[in-house]
Amino acid sequence: MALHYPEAKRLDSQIDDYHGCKIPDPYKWLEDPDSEETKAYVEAQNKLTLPFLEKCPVREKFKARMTELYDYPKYSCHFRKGTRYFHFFNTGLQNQSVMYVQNSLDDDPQVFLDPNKFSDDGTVALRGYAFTEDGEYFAYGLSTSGSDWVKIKFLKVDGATELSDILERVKFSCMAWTHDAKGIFYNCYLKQDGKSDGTETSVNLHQKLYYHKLGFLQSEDILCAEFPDNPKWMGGAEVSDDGQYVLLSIREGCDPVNRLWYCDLKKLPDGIKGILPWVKLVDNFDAEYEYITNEGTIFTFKTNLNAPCYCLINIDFSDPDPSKWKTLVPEHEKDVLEWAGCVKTNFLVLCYLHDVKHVLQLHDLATGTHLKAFPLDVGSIVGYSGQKKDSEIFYQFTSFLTPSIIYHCDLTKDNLEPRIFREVTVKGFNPSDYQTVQIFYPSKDGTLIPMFIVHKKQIKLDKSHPAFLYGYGGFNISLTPSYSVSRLIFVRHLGGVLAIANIRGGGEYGESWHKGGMLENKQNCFDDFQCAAEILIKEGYTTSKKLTINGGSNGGLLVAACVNQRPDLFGCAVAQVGVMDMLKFHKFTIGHAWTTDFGCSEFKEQFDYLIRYSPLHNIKMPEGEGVQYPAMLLMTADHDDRVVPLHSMKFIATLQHVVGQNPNQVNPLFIYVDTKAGHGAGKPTAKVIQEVSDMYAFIAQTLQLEWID
Ligand code: X97
Repeated sequence: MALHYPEAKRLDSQIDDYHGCKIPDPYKWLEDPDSEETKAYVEAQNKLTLPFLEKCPVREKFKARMTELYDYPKYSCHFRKGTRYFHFFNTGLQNQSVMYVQNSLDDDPQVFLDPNKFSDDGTVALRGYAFTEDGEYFAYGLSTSGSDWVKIKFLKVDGATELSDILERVKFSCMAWTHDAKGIFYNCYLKQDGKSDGTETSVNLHQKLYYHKLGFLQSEDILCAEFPDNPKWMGGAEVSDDGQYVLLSIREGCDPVNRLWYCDLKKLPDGIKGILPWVKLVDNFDAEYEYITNEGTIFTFKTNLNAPCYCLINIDFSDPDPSKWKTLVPEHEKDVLEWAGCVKTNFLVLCYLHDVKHVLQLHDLATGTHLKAFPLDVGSIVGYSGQKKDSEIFYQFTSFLTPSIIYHCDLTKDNLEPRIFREVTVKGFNPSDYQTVQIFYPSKDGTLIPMFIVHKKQIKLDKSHPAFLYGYGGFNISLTPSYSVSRLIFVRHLGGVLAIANIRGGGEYGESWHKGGMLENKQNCFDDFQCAAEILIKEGYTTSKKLTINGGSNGGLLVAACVNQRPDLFGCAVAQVGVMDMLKFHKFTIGHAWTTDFGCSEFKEQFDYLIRYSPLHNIKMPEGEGVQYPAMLLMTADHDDRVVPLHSMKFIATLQHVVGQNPNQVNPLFIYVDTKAGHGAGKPTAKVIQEVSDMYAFIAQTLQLEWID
């Protein structure tokens, strides 16, 4: 029996013409988040979804267990700034982590900044910060309700006393102090009509670079770079380790490419007074250049120029011709150089991704020579600290079954032995009952795709287990092993198998892996993910009916596209903050930056492949007997200004109309729109716990899973 879904007006006259192709957009009215009709529709959907979730017996059990197991101490790496050490710490269930200060590692840490004080419900979060070189001033960004909009505020570090400076309209911003501590480079947008609280959908163009002088009004800030002829360009500034140069990295989307302009501050006799006299070292978008350090005019960059797995090069700014650029650390044939840092003046710490596992090495800055590998289990490095002027490093390790180990290595010691600085265990959960395996399965075109599988030891591969398959597949982003309490509860208390597929579009094997899943190759992502599902079924881990797929953002697109293409392959699908309208995404907020991965419907060839997989435009009731859409839950939030909620709203309206009214469709098709929440960054712990409880309650209910005590 079909459910009764909220009525949604269809405007059949709303038709767009793409290169002669007429595409209806009957729910275009949902693009206005402020209309009374849209607000009523959101409310009606939530009023259907919430009672369903509330009736799931697993919801409260999950929430109680999550609250219990998530309540473990969470540390960041300590890092040195000026004469002090700082780190973040969360006792367990605090909505936001607290920043602590101490004079030496042996001293008692004191609270430096407690974001929990910014709001009662934890919805104001720290988003970015920067210390002056001497460590005496601190700039920090605040984001409200999960929005990308940031307000920058300032503290004098001694006594953590607040200054009156405040910077607004900041988004996707750098924060780079000049070493004289007189001011900071940051990015902001022009004032726009209407609201700017993250619930608006207006497009973000013409970002500018400013220099804010401490103690002055924002209106007196100095415009340092703008690109009136290139509205999509975003120029982030960085100050070199020696304080002499400002490096401007210009991007026009999410591809790993940038122009590299710089300014020698010594050549500004009057200081920063206006648009800087930029030297255009690289003035094309052929490759990415990430500043590592410099010795005088010899600059070290991490680049993918002729090196899809990245390498380190030296460029002499006094002899910048590309034919003179020298390779410092050559590209590895397979492993991806993810990041590099300079420490203790003449060392480099390099982090590689080797078959989706991190490897950490020490090299010599002068020659690039490999000196040592830091021992590491199978897993990920998720935190690092150590600056050129420091003589120690901290790094944080995690994996599917290890919450966190922070190592400290004193580089003044001869043996260079790292010691465990902090190790966290989760009470009530025994990692040795579980195992992680990595398999490499063939996709549709034969490409081998890595996948991690986590489950209880010695399970029978008898198709009896529910499985949870997660993917992302885009934007050069790699999914490396990490600890997730909610997923482990699924494994422990719902008898589940957890699978993470490292599908194409990500950065797992460098830029070629990314390119294999973008633009006209986007279908590879969906094929890889569907093949992951099929291998889990074929190997006996699960069955289609017990299989849930999940992803967020670009991964929400992945989930929705795969459900459209293979509704029979999955029992349940949860698509979070997904991109669903592939013809219009570029019109809202920062969507235009994604054309690097997606292409744009305004170009005929690109429209041709977008229309073939766009989730909104490929919903149809399956024809086979007994075939229906899996149970679906879309999740989004009112302040998501990264992927605006209208994507999920238009998708659910279409889905309920086309599929939901069919008597064969008995699986529910729901959406939940959270309030005072955004794309995900900075989400308070209370909301994180509620969100995963809702998601797994939906999964357990629709797949009829029993809670195992
Ligand atoms: C973004 O949409 C980030 C938007 C802002 N942004 C750029 N370029 C980035 C940046 O437009 O932060 C950048 C981000 C990732 C990779 C390369 C560049 C930038 C600009 C200036 C200086 C430094 C960086 N992102 C995507 C997203 O949220 C993926 C990750 C970041 N999506 C939502 C993609 C589809 C759904």
